[in-house]
Amino acid sequence: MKNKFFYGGSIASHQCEGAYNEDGKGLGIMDVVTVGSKDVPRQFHDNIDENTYYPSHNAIDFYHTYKEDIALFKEAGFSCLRISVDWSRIYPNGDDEEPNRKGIEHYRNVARELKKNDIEPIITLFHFEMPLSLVKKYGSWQNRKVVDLYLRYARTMFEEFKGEVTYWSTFNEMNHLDSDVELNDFFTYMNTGLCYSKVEDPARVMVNCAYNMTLASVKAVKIGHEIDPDYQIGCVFGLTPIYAYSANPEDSLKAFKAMDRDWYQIDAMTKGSFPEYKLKAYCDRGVDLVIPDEDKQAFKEGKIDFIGINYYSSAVETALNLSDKEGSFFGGLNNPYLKQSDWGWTIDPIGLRYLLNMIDRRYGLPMIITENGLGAFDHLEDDGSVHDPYRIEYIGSHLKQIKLAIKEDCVNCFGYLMWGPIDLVSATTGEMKKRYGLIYVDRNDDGTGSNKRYKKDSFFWFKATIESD
Ligand code: BGP
Repeated sequence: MKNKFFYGGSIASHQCEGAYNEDGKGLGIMDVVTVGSKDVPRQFHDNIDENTYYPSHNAIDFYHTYKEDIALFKEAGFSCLRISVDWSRIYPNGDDEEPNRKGIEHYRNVARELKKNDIEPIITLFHFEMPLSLVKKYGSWQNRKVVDLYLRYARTMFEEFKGEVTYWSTFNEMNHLDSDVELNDFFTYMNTGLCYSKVEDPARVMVNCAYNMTLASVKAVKIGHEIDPDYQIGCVFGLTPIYAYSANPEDSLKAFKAMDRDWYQIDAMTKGSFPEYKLKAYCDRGVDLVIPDEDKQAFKEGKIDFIGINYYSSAVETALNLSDKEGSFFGGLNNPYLKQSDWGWTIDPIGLRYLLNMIDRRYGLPMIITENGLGAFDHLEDDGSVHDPYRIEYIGSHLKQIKLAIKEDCVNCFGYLMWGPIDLVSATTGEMKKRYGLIYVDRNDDGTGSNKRYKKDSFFWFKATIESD
């Protein structure tokens, strides 16, 4: 991993593929989620309501357009693309006896198309795409049976793609799941298909889910390494560095402790044991989690090879009660020194350098930026151009900080993958108009539009930037 630096992007199946009921796919938890907006939360349904539009059903139709889209990524100079496999395409109900061959063949075709274009695939096994029936039948991750079913799915993928794919991520952003109510229903739902506000004894359920997912990750890493020792298997985390609001030491301590939520799973996946400080925190919330010997062994044996970092924002924390201050989307408070995106996400390029340093000094493992980008309103001009200087500024300023972290601070970062290189459905709002792409997709929030692709100004800028390294 040392000599390569990957440039490219990340996408997730439920946000781009569409084709929600084709080739044997089962219903996934994101197939029953409505469109929302910055102010209106997405709704989670139990089943498909005929009169409702669900963005994942069509998305941008990447399932059918992947060849043309990959050609555009190639043209933009990409050397890497992170995709996710939708579990419900491989095991439509999650507990089927045999995998769905058509699902496997689809992803094989995508991986081969990427290779043909000299683009290295990174495959995420779980990016909020859980078969809905696992939630209904087993109660999702709180049930250990679901861990076994995930491992069977992971094994299928590792065996099928041996020799074709090198880089894997076991999960995307499971760290947003916690026993604290501060983490809204949305991240709980995306990770589990459960609603925090609707389950009985939510703290206990969330602890069990988060623990079982962490366990599933370490067990999957072991299985993958046994199948192919050359596999590089990591996990992707959504990380938000938290600064102290003031020079008051109490604020520094509060800010430091607020990061435990982001570190504990990385600790569990790199240090060979589930951290004591998290068990204590669970205890304080009334959940006594006892780790069996068999699990202890699993944590020793399933250490990840690299850390994937999704970085969008930083936040601040204070020990004082500042209830008049604005809360940040990912927890903590918004930083008064920093600007925000149109969706209220704080923009902090230096925070990325800070984060890379923290992770490097704490873990010393290879890292890759697996997501970073700006969700913004774009305007398609009559001549098919899209002028997006704000996106160029955002990505450019973050790339500069990564370069400083590598050259000046000697961190081991082996790639930069921007989020949503092609416009796709927003995970948190379900909108199309929250656009991240270098490539514009003519698709609206209600599913109308030609679905045609257009290159934005940022597309040409990104290509030139990669060429000049
Ligand atoms: C991350 C998710 C992605 C992606 C991104 C941007 O948390 O891993 O799936 O969606 O956030 O979020 P949004 O699409 O809501 O703007």
